[in-house]
Amino acid sequence: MRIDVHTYTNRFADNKLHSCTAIVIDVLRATTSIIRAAQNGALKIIPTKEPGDAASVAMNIGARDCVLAGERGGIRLPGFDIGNSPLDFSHELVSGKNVIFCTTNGTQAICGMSGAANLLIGAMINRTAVARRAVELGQDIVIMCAGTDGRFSADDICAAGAIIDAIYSFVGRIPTDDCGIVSHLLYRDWLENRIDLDSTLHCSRLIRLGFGDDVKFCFTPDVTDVVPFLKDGVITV
Ligand code: 3SL
Ligand code: MG
Repeated sequence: MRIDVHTYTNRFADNKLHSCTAIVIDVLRATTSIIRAAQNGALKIIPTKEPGDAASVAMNIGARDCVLAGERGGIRLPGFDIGNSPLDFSHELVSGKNVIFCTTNGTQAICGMSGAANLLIGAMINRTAVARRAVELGQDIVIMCAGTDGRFSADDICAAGAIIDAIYSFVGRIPTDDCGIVSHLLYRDWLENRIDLDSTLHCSRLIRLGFGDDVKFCFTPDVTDVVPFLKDGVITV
């Protein structure tokens, strides 16, 4: 077993995906929101690439049974029920509902990795649980960081390192590529308060937009054991 970490711009060769467990991370904020929706009883979460696709899926299922969620530029899409604040995916709103979800980077990365043998949704809030599940599946692990607007994003790399740290705690230091090694170092520095990610591209943008509480929640380790997974285009637990 080995671990490779990729950013969405540096995609894993598709022909190897079918024999790997992929963990997709968009810690700010899409995968954190998906995990919280699953934790709060959403029946299923359907990731889509374009707002129009999300609206059509919701129309086919029936608006009463759906929560339409998504953002562009971090802001709720017009006509959508909620944006992409994990704190909005409450039990009252999503329990028993289908969440149709469209975000700038996160849902794109999930859809792009659908060829993996197993596709798990990871973030800081489920880091130990997602690591345990990936180890149990016994295949090579590819961590795909969604990044921000096609660019490397330190928040995702730090969360990747958090998951790698948990994987190492289960199976020891298995072979890991350079991006994985650096992710792990970044996470250890962050954990031991040697660095602060607030000034990085996506953190600072969200804080400026008034989503500081989301940033705090997204960086809280091990809030839940829920590990959503994608099968046939649908995310469930
Ligand atoms: O790009 C995404 O998928 C989002 O998570 C970005 S934002 O946090 O809503 O800005
Ligand atoms: Mg992000």
